[in-house]
Amino acid sequence: MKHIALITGVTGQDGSYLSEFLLAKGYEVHGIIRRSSVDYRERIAHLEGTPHFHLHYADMGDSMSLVKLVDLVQPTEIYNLAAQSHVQVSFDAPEFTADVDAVGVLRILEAVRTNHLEKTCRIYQASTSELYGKVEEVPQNENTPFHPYSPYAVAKLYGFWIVKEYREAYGMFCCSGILFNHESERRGETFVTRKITLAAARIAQGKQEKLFLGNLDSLRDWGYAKDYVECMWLILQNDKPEDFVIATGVQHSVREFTDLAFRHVGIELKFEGEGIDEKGICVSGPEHLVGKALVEVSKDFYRPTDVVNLWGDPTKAKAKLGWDPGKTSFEQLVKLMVEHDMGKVAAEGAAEKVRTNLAEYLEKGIVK
Ligand code: NAP
Ligand code: G4F
Repeated sequence: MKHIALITGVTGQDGSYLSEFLLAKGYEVHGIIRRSSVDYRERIAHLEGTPHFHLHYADMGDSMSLVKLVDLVQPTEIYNLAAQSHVQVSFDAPEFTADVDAVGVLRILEAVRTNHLEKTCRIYQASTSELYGKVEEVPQNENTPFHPYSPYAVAKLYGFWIVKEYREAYGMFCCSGILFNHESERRGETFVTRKITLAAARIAQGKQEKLFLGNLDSLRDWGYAKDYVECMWLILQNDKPEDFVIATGVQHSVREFTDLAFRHVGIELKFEGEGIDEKGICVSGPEHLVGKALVEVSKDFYRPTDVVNLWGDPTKAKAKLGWDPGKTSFEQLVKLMVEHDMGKVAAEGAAEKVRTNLAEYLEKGIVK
């Protein structure tokens, strides 16, 4: 049988890794893109134009576009990754978040039913550890009660339940992966890990003075996105449709992530003070930085309600899917992100230098 995957959210962190993974497995991969004023799709630019990789305009808010696309593509698997995925932004745009992250899931399920593909098309829903929110137990597994604690999590809770409902009501093979935080060198730059690794690289290279963060005590179970997309696929290859927690089983604080990222660029920090007054002072590293507060806390990055104790139990995924949660350790993850961002910042510097030199040469008439 020909394997045809439709990925919503193909331009995102996970969509880009999943595309590479499925193409390597011989799938025909179709992805949904939105019209944007900037047309460069950084994470999948290297895939565009390659055989078996196709992009189509559609939108999670536009039922007709989804129905028509499912008809055109006739997918055997759908990976519904599209979302307004930033928790803090969901407090500013709650209605848009609900439309895409909640009703969008229903639109995908209905597009499959409308095209009579419910017996042949398997559907993966990108669910989230944010469902546990104001956590009722640690660590969290598939039986832990949900307590969503942001507009994003409430919308994703609808997505989780509507998938379960369609599975039971119509016998569809649709499942949710309850994924804990997963990061990478392709992570969006306003999520806390990437914000930290980019800032550490910029501070080390003299391009930024300070890093402002919110709650440093917040605890997360951080894994590597490349390892997690394999699990999305495994969930759809299982013999029956089930929901799975995907996590590493190891927990760290935002402060620990920061400390380790700065160590990788040769800066040792000592955290002093509490709450909003806490600061990360440079105690060893480049001479001009020693004694300076490089990390400070800003209320701007506090959330009206914050999820502070996420810690997943991947026992079921390990046992039933044979997935290895320890493939990439926390230490390896921080290292690979920092190394990537040191290179990125250095390259930005080089490009800037070329632009400055060019401007100067043009002004002096050295080049025309
Ligand atoms: P991401 O990088 O923010 O990517 C989100 C994707 O959704 C982008 O491709 C975006 O397209 C697309 N999108 C947003 N609104 C859309 C709309 N109205 N119509 C069509 N596409 C739309 O997110 P990610 O980190 O890859 O996460 C993938 C999924 O897993 C999301 O559903 C997220 O909520 C969920 N999740 C993520 C994590 C994590 O730690 N990363 C953990 C649990 C669950 P544009 O590029 O056009 O904006
Ligand atoms: O990196 P974050 O923004 O990720 P968050 O809120 O956990 O959400 C991510 O993971 C979820 C899975 O649990 C996904 F469903 C979701 O789509 C997204 O991918 O924040 C992590 C923690 C929070 O407690 C936040 O309050 O870090 C804390 N934090 C502290 N300072 C900060 C900052 N978060 C951000 N974004 N920026 C800060 O300056």
